[in-house]
Amino acid sequence: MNNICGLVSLVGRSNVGKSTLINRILGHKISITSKHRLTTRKQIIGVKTTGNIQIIYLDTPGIIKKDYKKYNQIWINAIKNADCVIFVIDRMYWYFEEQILFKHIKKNNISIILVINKIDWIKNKTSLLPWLTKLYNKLQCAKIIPISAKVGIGIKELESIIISHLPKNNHYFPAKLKTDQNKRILIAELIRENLINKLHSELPYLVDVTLEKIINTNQTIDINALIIVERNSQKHILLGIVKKICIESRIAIENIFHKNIRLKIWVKVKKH
Ligand SMILES: Nc1nc2c(ncn2[C@@H]2O[C@H](COP(=O)(O)OP(=O)(O)OP(=O)(O)O)[C@@H](O)[C@H]2O)c(=O)[nH]1
Ligand SMILES: [Mg+2]
Repeated sequence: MNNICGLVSLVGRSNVGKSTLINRILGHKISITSKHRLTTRKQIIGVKTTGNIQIIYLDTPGIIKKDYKKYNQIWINAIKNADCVIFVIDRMYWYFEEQILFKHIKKNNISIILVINKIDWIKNKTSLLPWLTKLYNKLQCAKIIPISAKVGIGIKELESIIISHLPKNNHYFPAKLKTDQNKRILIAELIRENLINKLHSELPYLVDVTLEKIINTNQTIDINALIIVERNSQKHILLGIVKKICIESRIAIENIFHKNIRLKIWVKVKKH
């Protein structure tokens, strides 16, 4: 058998750039990104098939101290089931969350590729050398690679390393499939991305977006969306920016689906 197929889980602290990396590797957006923590809320599958190689990537919610209990089952399972784990860190930051993750991956005895992301923000690249040595000594993982998911540095090298860690296997998904996310979820996520990128404070964690209606014709997608917040005071904040969110989300959705988008958004307070 010449086919290669494997499951690669991306794990890391919230905000280190896991979703930006998965989008970069796949060459299109399947997972939303933002400057706020806990942007990704559930596991997302991205599939890349090139000839006889199929790689199934799992994007996971970031591990953060505060909500550790709430979100940990997703990355714990993602590690357990993986052929190879991409452990993403942000430059030279190593906190409690990294320590927990590292211990966990080691315990499961799975190959780790440690990715040092956001190196575009490091002016003096030689300052990375002592950090690389320290990590090699401390972690002794399969490979450590500095990259920039946003700018696109080190991605090809990373992909070759990933492939070298995958088993010979039949392909699991049809070659055409790119993600497990259906249109409805992706559209709601694109609106949520636009929304959280405009918000400050804790509010991003408290908003949800659902689609009330989606009618898809040859040229147009008609969408009615609902932003759901916890309290009336939050509704007032959102009403001030909903028009802008609507315009910008429409453009983002058009860029992905290449159709005319008619989008209406309402804001509602969640019924408790
Ligand atoms: N400068 C720079 N910024 C980056 C890079 N990669 C990601 N970012 C930014 O870092 C922020 C977080 O990126 P995400 O991809 O949402 O991070 P995440 O790890 O998926 O976060 P969670 O979903 O909350 O776990 C965004 O503002 C990205 O634009 C990079 O290589 N360089
Ligand atoms: Mg994410």
